[in-house]
Amino acid sequence: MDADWLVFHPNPKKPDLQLPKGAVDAHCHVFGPAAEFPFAPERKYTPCDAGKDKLFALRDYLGFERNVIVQATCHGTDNAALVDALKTSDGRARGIASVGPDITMDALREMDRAGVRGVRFNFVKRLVDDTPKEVFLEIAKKIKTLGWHIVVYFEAQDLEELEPFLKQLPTTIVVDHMGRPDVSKGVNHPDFQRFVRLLAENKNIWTKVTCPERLSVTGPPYDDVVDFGALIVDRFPDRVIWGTDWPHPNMKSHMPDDGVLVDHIARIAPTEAMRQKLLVDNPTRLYWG
Ligand code: 0GY
Repeated sequence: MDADWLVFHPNPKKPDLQLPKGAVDAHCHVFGPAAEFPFAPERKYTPCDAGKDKLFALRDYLGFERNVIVQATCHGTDNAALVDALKTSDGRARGIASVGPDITMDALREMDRAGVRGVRFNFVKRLVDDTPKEVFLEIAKKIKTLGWHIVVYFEAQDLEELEPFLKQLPTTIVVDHMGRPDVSKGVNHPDFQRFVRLLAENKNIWTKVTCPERLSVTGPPYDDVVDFGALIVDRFPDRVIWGTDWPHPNMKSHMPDDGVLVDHIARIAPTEAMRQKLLVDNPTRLYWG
């Protein structure tokens, strides 16, 4: 692994928050193990191993019942580790893959049978090389036929440029980590307000109210991120999902305690009704519907 790689927390706390029955950790990854599932040559980072057994053990420990595993860029478009995890999850995991424009319908159907329900389009420059928009549109056309959706990862300052493209996508869209706002600027900053407007005006766009640890400037317990998640959950309770982001790729400031992250949910979704939608009803509709 990279010399400055931070390994996931070895012994997270038990959350104080009791999760509702059927709760879904809707954003997490598997890395390798590299001996079985080698990392992609074009990767921008080399992580520690973080395989499905550790992920499923964490799921049970924290009180989740299900996972949505998102293909990480260190595995490129080789979805083998992801598909293996899905196939051995007893139907308790769904997946988001990364595919190239040459992917065949047969290959997509096979992934669908394993539990893949979407693809991820990544625009974060430190993670991937640039992909022409036409390539993404070609992929979108193919995956739409299976009823899949598209997860997009970008940073707040790039939304203005991306907005026309997002409006062209023909499926449900899920935006990672609230569009990665600069939380030091506050919820009223035009960049975050642009994101709120995007959700308000496009009923096919959902978001993950995830990654306080990644967005925070002040660090745990992530007080400076609460207003962002709380605003989104309050305004769009039927189009939000939540995940741990385990094993937390590319964290540099600190490695979060996953139990602390779960407890953060109560601060952005303060009522049981909100948490039922965020953790159970919404991800079930999107991934197990
Ligand atoms: C995340 C965030 C990151 C990485 C990836 O696929 C990935 O490599 O998603 C990141 O470095 O910000 O969602 O896990």
